[in-house]
Amino acid sequence: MKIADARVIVTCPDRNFVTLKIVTSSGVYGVGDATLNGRELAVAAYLQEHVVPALIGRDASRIEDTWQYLYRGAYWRRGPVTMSAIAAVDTALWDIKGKVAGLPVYQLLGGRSREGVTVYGHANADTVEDVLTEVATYVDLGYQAVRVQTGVPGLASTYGVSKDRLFYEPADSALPTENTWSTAHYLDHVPEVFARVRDEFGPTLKLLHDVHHRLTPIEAARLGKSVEPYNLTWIEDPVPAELQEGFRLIRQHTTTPIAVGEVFNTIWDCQQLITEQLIDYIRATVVHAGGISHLRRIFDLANLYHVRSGSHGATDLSPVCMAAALHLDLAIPNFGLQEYMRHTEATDAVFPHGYHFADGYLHPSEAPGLGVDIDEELAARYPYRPAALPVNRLQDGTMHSW
Ligand code: KDG
Ligand code: MG
Repeated sequence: MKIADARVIVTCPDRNFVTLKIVTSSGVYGVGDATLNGRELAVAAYLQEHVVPALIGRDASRIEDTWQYLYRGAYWRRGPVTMSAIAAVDTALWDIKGKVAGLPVYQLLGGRSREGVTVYGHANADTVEDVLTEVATYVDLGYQAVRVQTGVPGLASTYGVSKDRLFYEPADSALPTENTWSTAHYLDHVPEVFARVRDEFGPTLKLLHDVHHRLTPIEAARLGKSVEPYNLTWIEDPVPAELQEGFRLIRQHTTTPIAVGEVFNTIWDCQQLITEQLIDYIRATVVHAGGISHLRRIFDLANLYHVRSGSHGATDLSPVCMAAALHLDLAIPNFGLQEYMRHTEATDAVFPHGYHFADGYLHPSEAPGLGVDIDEELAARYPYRPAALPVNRLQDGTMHSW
């Protein structure tokens, strides 16, 4: 069964998505997500110009060999653009393999290790009062885990806090918008938020918080200590993670668990974090970390060191990525949590899928393959719109981590 055609589909049903559709000589096809928020066309061009020509005529059943061919064959290894492109190919080939076998992909990965995939939603609001209402919405929907973000008094706007509910879009303008940041205001405010949420919702609801890489290790250590009484499931991205050993300092000071990895693209980005047990959850995901094959490798390494998965699942990862993530989440032994920001109706219509939410869990489709598709005709009605992620400046005008 040879690869006969590979199409790169760029569409914007409320936000941009890049999808690779691989069609085989027997007519079976598979889909893979290649969306890189704010840099979508770079991946689309990488696929179109460099990957698609190399795929035509290859044996579609050779997933691992194709992965190695694309990774080694580029000479220029790693990086989000390369790894998202490879991820799309890998995901599409797993979809094809499942369809050919007549099995959902999780069966090919060893079968189910659990009944459902526990997900967390995003409660965000400008004020503490309003965020309590948002958390209640998720609790009413059956969620067992909620990420809580609020505006920070004294700052005009805060990344990750939007007017949209159940989904939000941080890439809000063709060129990056600029927010203002103050670590002092932030560190003063966050403990009060979690004191109120715990007080209102009791001890069992899993609570999470995303720091979006804005602190230094010692500041993150202080944050972790200050929220210890509220028993968070994790603080996420406390510091930028290029300096993996920086997490050691956080670790030495707090028992609040740490999650990191949504911007990682290979196992090398988290090797030290995992092997030195500097983190508790690894948040790499299918689309940005080389597909199902490579992410499986990361999770297997993590399993040796008591690190659980906590995959990124924001709205800029398409339903194709979500479907693939759910198959992997269901099969691995060290699953922790899966992020689930719901997509808009327009996105769901372009990507018909069989996964569904019930009682705090997502369940992958039982259809052969990934159980997700792309409606190419509908996709063509939503042309690409440039959209970039924002940046932050300190109050004195210094450019800061986003
Ligand atoms: O594209 C960036 C978003 O996916 C990211 O900001 C969302 O931090 C995020 C999260 O944890 O979902
Ligand atoms: Mg995050």
